[in-house]
Amino acid sequence: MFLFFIILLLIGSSCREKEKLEKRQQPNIIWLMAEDISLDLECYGMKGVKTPALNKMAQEGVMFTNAFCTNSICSPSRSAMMTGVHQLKINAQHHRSNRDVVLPEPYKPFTYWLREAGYTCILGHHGVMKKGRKIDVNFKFEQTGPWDGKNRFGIFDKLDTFEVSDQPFFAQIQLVATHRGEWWDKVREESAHPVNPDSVELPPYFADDPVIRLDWAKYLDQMEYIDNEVAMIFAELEEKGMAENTIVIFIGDNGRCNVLGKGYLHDPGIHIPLIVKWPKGLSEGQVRTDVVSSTDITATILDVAGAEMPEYLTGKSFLKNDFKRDEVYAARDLWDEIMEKSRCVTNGKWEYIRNDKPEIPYDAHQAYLEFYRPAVHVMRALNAENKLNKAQAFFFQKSKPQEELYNLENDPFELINLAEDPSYKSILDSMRIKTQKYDHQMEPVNSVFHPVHPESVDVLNWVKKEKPVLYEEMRNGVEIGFSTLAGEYSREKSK
Ligand SMILES: [Ca+2]
Repeated sequence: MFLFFIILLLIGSSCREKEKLEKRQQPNIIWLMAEDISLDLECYGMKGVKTPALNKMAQEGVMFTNAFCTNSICSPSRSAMMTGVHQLKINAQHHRSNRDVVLPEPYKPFTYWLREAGYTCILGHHGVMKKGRKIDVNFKFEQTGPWDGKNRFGIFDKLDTFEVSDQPFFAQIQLVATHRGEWWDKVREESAHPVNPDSVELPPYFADDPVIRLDWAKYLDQMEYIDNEVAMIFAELEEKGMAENTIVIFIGDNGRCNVLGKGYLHDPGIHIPLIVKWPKGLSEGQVRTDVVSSTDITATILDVAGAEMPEYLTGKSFLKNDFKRDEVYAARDLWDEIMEKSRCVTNGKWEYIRNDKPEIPYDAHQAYLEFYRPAVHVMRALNAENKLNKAQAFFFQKSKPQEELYNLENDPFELINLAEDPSYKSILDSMRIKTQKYDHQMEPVNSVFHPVHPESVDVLNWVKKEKPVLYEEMRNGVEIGFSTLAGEYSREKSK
C-alpha cells in the first residue's frame, strides 16, 4: 500500500514537472501598441525619421506591409483587438460608448483565454511615457482583477513590470507619445536630433507649408521617442534572459492623426505597421505582403500561447500555414459629436469606401480635432483663397462622394477616385458586394447605444468665447494645448 502511494506521488510529481516544463516553453508575448501611426517608420521607407530599434526588429523578424485595423479610431479598433472579434459584431463600434454595458456572451477579452492557458497578463510598463496603461475599449471593463463577465470585469493581472517569475506572460504596453498631446513640443525640444522639417516628405494631398512641415517633423520626433522605448524593452528582455523565447509584436492602433488619417477609412487611417520578432519561433528578415487584420494578431497570440481559440473569433492566426485573408473590412461611425457611417474593404491593391452619410464633409469641424490638426487650419484658409490644387482641396469638399474606389498599386495616395470611371465597373461591383456581405456578417449582436458626452465641444465653445487670442492662434496652426484648456474649463465650470 505504502509503495503504491509512493508510485502515485512520483507519477503526480512527474506530471507536475512536465506541466511546469511545458509552461516554461510557452513563449512570453509582448504587444507594443503605438498610438495613431501609419507606415511612418524608417523601415517602411518614411523620409526624415530614424528608427534604429524598429529597423532592427524588422531585420531580425517579420515585417508586414499590408496590415489594417478595423476602425480608424482608438476605442473601436482596440475593442476588436481586445476580443479578436470585429467591433461591429460586438457592438463596440461607436467611440467612447457602452462603457457601462456588459460584453454579451459568449465574447470575452482575449486575456481570459490566455489566463486559462496559464499566462500572467500584464498591462503597461514603468519605463514608457505615462506607463502605457491605456485600454480604451467600448464595453464594461476594469484594468486589473478577475473576469467573469457578470460581476467582475478585470482584463489584466498586474501592472507595469514583467519578471522571470511571471512566465509565461503576456504584456500589453501602449506607446502613447505618437498620440497628439502637449508633450510633442517637449519631446522635440529634448531630442538630440530633432527631425528637420526640410527633410520630410509630405503626401501630395497636403499643402507644402512651413507650419505643416513643422507639424509633420514633430510627429516624426515622437516616432523616434517610441523607437527608444522599443529599444529599452528589448534591452530588458536580454538582461532578464528572456529574449529568445519572447514574441514581441509592434503595431499601431489606428492611423496617423492628420488629414485623411485617423478617423477616415482612407489608407492612412487604417493601414498600420506590424512587426513581429520571435528568435526561437520565426526566421529573421522576412517581409510579408499578404493582407492581415488587427484581429488576426489577437488570434495569433492565442495560437502561439496554446490557448483556446473560441469559435467566435473573426481573426485568424497568421502564423498557421494555411492562413489566408482576402481583405480587411473596416468601419467608422461615431467620434465625439460627429455621427458618421462609412464602410470599406481593402485588399492592399484595391480599396473601396462606401460613405453612407455623404452629406457630412471630411472636414467636419469636429471640436476635438480643431485643437489637433494644424494642417487643417492652414489648408482651410488656403482653400478659402482658392490656393489648393485638386488633390489638396479634396478634403475640403462640401460633401463626400457616395462611393470611392482606389488602385493602391498605381495610386498609393488615393488621388483618383475610380468609382466614377465606368471602365472600373466590374471591380467596383465586386468590392461593393463584398462590403455588403461583411455588413451582413458583422451585424451587431444588439443595438444598445450609450455614448459619452464629448467634452471637447464645450471646451471649444468656451475657448472661442473666453480665449479669443488663443483661438486665433489655433486657427493659424498653433497647438494651443487641449488638455490644459480642458482642465481650466472644468475648474471654471465647477466654481
Ligand atoms: Ca489611437
